Amino acid sequence: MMTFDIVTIFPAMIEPQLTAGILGRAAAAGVIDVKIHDLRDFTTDRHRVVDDTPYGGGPGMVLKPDPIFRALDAIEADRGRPLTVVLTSPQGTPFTQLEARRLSQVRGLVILCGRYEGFDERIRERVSEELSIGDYVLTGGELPAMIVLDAVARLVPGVVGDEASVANDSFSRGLLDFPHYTRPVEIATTAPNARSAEALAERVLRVPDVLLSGNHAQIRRWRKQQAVARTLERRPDLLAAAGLDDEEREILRELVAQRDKP
Ligand code: 9D3
Repeated sequence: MMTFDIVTIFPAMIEPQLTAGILGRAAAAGVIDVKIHDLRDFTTDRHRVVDDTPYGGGPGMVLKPDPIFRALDAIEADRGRPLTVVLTSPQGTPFTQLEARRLSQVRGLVILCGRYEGFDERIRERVSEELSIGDYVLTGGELPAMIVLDAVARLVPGVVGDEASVANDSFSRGLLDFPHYTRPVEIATTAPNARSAEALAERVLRVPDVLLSGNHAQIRRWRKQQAVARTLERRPDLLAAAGLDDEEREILRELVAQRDKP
């Protein structure tokens, strides 16, 4: 069983994530064990102070090192084993599916949620990974911690019921997903961004015929074609690292040739 310990000054932000959905079920079933720790519980002063002004001056506050060290000591004692400590911060390396897969191989993960201007630099002595979830500015590390928890936990065997869907997901394969349809075969709607009377007319949207054909070889081929086309269109950066099979490489060649035609 994999353990997760999340250290935060806002436990209430994280708690709901663990009572519902796939992770909630996995925690209830004992496949993962997630504990949330309030950093203030590891302070020793009357006012439970977790932050302080930066040496050298400047704006904002810095998370004090001593409550963090006490939290890490207590968590390691509680779990009775060495733990991999991850820090969320805007200075971290980008969190990717590869990183999620690597982290899902460890037995226990501690995630420290950043706040204010950041942590006292000395806590990095106890940290093995510093992760950012992307190039945008958030108010703290709680949402990133939940994202890391979600992406890592779903790779733990038994968390996601359907193992095939985990093995098959787009970033594992390196391609975006193909389009999905369900009933009804036809549905009417108005055009998007309707400006003219003509655009306001109802449009009937149909499920592609190939999906209704019952021809499974053709359906497989169409889905591959759609996945490669979408990836080329939206995320060409993924194609270089994608593990394409012969058929997918052939589809890509055709799409690029088509696109580059005058
Ligand atoms: C003024 C300098 N800012 C650093 C770029 C200060 C700062 C902004 C935002 C310090 C902390 C934060 C809070 N963000 C996180 O803790 C954080 C984060 C993010 O903002 N974006 C993407 N990934 C992450 S992981 C943690």
